[in-house]
Amino acid sequence: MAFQQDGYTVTRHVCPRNCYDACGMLAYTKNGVLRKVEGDPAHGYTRGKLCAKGYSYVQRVYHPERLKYPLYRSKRGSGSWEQISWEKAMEIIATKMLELRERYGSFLPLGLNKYSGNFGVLHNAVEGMFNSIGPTTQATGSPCWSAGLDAQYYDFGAYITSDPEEMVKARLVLLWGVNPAWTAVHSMPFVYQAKEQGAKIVVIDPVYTTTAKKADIYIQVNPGSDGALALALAKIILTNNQIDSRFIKEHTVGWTEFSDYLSSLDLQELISLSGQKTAVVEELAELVGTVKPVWFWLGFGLQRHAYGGQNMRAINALAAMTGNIGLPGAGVHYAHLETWNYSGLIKNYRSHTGSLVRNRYVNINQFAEEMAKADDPPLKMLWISCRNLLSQDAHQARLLQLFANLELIVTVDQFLTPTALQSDLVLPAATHFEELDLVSSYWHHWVGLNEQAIEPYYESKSDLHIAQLLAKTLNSMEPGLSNFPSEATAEEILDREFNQEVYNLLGISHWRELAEGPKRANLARIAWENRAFKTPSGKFEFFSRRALRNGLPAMAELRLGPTPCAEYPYWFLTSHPQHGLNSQFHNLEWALKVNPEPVAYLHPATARQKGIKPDTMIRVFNEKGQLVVKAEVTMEVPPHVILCHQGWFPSTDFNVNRLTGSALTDMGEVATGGRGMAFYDTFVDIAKI
Ligand SMILES: Nc1nc2c(c(=O)[nH]1)N[C@H]1C(S)=C(S)[C@@H](COP(=O)(O)OP(=O)(O)OC[C@H]3O[C@@H](n4cnc5c(=O)[nH]c(N)nc54)[C@H](O)[C@@H]3O)O[C@H]1N2
Ligand SMILES: Nc1nc2c(c(=O)[nH]1)N[C@H]1C(S)=C(S)[C@@H](COP(=O)(O)OP(=O)(O)OC[C@H]3O[C@@H](n4cnc5c(=O)[nH]c(N)nc54)[C@H](O)[C@@H]3O)O[C@H]1N2
Ligand code: SF4
Ligand SMILES: [Mo]
Repeated sequence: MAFQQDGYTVTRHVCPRNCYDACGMLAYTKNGVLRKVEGDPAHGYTRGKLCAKGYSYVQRVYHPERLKYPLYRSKRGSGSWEQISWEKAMEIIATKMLELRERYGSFLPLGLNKYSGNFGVLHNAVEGMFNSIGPTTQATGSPCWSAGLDAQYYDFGAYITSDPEEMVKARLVLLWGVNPAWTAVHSMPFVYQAKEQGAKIVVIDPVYTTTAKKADIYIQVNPGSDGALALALAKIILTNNQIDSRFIKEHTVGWTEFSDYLSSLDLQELISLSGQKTAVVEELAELVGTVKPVWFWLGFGLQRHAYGGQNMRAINALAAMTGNIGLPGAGVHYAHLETWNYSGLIKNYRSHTGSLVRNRYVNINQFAEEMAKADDPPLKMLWISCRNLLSQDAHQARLLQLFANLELIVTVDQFLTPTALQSDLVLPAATHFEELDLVSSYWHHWVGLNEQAIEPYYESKSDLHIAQLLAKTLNSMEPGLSNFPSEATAEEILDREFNQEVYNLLGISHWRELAEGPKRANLARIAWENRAFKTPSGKFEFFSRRALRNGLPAMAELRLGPTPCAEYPYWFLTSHPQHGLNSQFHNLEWALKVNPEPVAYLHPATARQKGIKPDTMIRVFNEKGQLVVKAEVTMEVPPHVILCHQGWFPSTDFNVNRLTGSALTDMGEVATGGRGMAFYDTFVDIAKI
């Protein structure tokens, strides 16, 4: 419940961004105005602290460019927006939907593209509204984490992580393809504590990141070659007989096949593929083979490659053969979904006819090309929510082509993003200070409530209220068309999302208790402590028949993805920025102060070779397009890598995804319904201007 402190009304919130940390926060309001935001000390993992983005939320809520009203333009690209009423907006939308159904016989020409702008549970109202009217076209899959989830599914049978605090018990911490000093800041205290207690910290990343600077050992691996590195380590550990025979015997299947495979590999070839010196790999193997417990944290960056899933399986195998699973301070940690088991009623997967909604699902990573091909029926209208796809998705040129063929594009957002700018109708969304919601994390085990602190900004509305308004409008035109609970309050919908299982997990009897503070779920602190793996064999599977059945290698065999070619000789890495979160926050005053414009990082040797001077503008280009961006010359990237952190800078036309989009990852269909995006297998050339 809101409480009073020093003349402020204080409410509890959880940052609903797609971020490892899902921080608990307190909002301080006076006279209905949000004055400041602080970390919530009652949150046991984020412990009263936020990242710089979190502290800047007041700037976001009252940003001069924040959308206030529904905006419409009768001619797309005309540049002139007209403020219209919500009634008018809903009438345009509902009329178009009914007209399309009339023309094509179903709502399949209506598409939904939604992802991770806000991960709050009540935001599933958007899917719920769509599903309430019968089959539509919906983006499925994820641009984010698909390959890694499937890798964990094949080997362990599920995605489960230890409580991240358990990391402090490790003697060796491998931060592999993850940059928590930027992307999961609240884990860093646990990394430091582990170090203080004697653990060695190893960072494996092609880029000498802020996290790498905190490590004892930094391995500058070639992009996409982690499978080779892990197999090299595994082979040395096998040769040195440093395996955990007991764990292998009791808790795994397929070791004979896998160890035979390891024996057949050429160690020097693996080492050279990973770009390392033999002595370095031997030193790391000695650590992994002799020190216990080892905590492996596999990041999302690791799996944004053509064989990202396969590479992760090789690291899983390394952890299993050394017995580093199910022990305090050990384990392979990627992400979990164990605190997301709400009833899902809001998603309304059953339509009013009582059957499952037979939506046309399209992989979000191939949305443009799949929809360009679709003609039975074609896609004619698109609803975009919690997404900035004209910044964040691969294949930008094809997306723009698709947009040109659509009759109505509706974007619900807080700002006139590149996506909103290419839409016909833009609806203003409330922030998480203006709505009730509930937010889980995919990393720590805490769940928290988001209370409403202030009234929605001008005419903005929550995604739930927008869904309800659309349902009402449709029903006024055709009674009974939508069964979405258009009159229910957010509280009533939360009541329905909870069930006894979730209450037991959180140890509460009503969700309102979360207003007293976030709760840690009653989950095992140590992943797989009971060794009851969820695979068909009940063991860790070095050899997975499921993978084989799905057309994948049964084991963590080496697979080599694409590498730079003569025409495009550099890897183009577009990992996650420090002061923005995907396309969000970059436009705020504080972020612009430290990060006023996008830059491309390149190695001094590369700059010399190309005649590029520091701080001058360069072209980064490939067959898909080009970027004009300032060069920053630094030893932090290797000579064969150009690094531009992804993001959206409103005053520039910077967009890394103009250059991405060549390949999907190997895995992702089981967990998310579609394979992931190999964003980091993009190759470019550069030139001075
Ligand atoms: N090149 C390259 N591209 C990438 C990546 C990469 O590493 N490199 N990373 C990928 C990854 S991991 C991800 S997760 C995706 C993320 O891509 P998106 O899911 O598109 O994520 P965001 O940019 O965080 O948010 C999208 C929009 O949601 C809006 N929003 C915020 N809150 C709300 C709300 O309550 N309601 C509504 N309707 N809108 C809201 C924000 O203002 C923002 O414009 O990007 C992917 N794209
Ligand atoms: N500040 C901030 N925090 C964020 C986000 C953000 O945009 N900004 N985004 C959120 C989201 S949606 C996500 S998905 C996560 C992402 O956060 P992370 O899991 O940290 O993932 P990335 O930033 O994609 O990449 C992490 C590291 O992987 C490295 N890398 C790239 N290719 C390879 C490779 O082949 N092998 C190895 N070993 N390393 C490689 C990159 O250089 C990068 O340093 O962060 C979340 N938190
Ligand atoms: S962006 Fe991440 S670290 Fe920052 S406040 Fe939100 S959840 Fe916390
Ligand atoms: Mo992501």
